[in-house]
Amino acid sequence: SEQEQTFVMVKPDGVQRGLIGEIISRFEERGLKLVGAKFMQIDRELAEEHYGEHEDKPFFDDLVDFITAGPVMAMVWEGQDAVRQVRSMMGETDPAESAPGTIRGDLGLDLGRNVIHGSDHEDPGANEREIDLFFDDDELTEWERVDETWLYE
Ligand code: DAT
Ligand code: MG
Repeated sequence: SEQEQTFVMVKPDGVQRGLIGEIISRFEERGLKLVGAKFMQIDRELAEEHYGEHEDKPFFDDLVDFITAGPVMAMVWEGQDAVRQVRSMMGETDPAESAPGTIRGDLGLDLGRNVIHGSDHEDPGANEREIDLFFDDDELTEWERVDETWLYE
């Protein structure tokens, strides 16, 4: 199956709670490859564009407040079926509904503090749209992991 890239972000709650390393480790150990990373604070304009699909929802203003409230760790991860695999490792949108073993199921309790963002696998093109929104082309680095011949058949 196909190599693809997905946009992932440790949200301000995850950064403040010291979970960046834990979350990066999970993707590294799974075999995904980091090709871009940026520690940054999101301004309201970027937040409103990133979450544009939710602009009519009642929780939109709180969501924008939250995602701009502190620094985030924005990343691009690459691998086989990466968009879907990252979503499956994240768990459900609500940590309370997320299975233990998933990132939200292990590290969160509350819907509005769910630790991580990952591009939606049910929205084709969301990954490329989000990567373009957060990263310039020259901020992504193509490389080969030494274990790739053992990760993939
Ligand atoms: P996901 O982050 O799993 O892709 P989403 O795109 O539906 O979920 O929503 C984006 C974020 O908005 C989500 O991570 C948390 C917040 N959110 C979603 N539904 C909500 C709700 N009903 N009440 C409050 N916040 C919500
Ligand atoms: Mg989403």
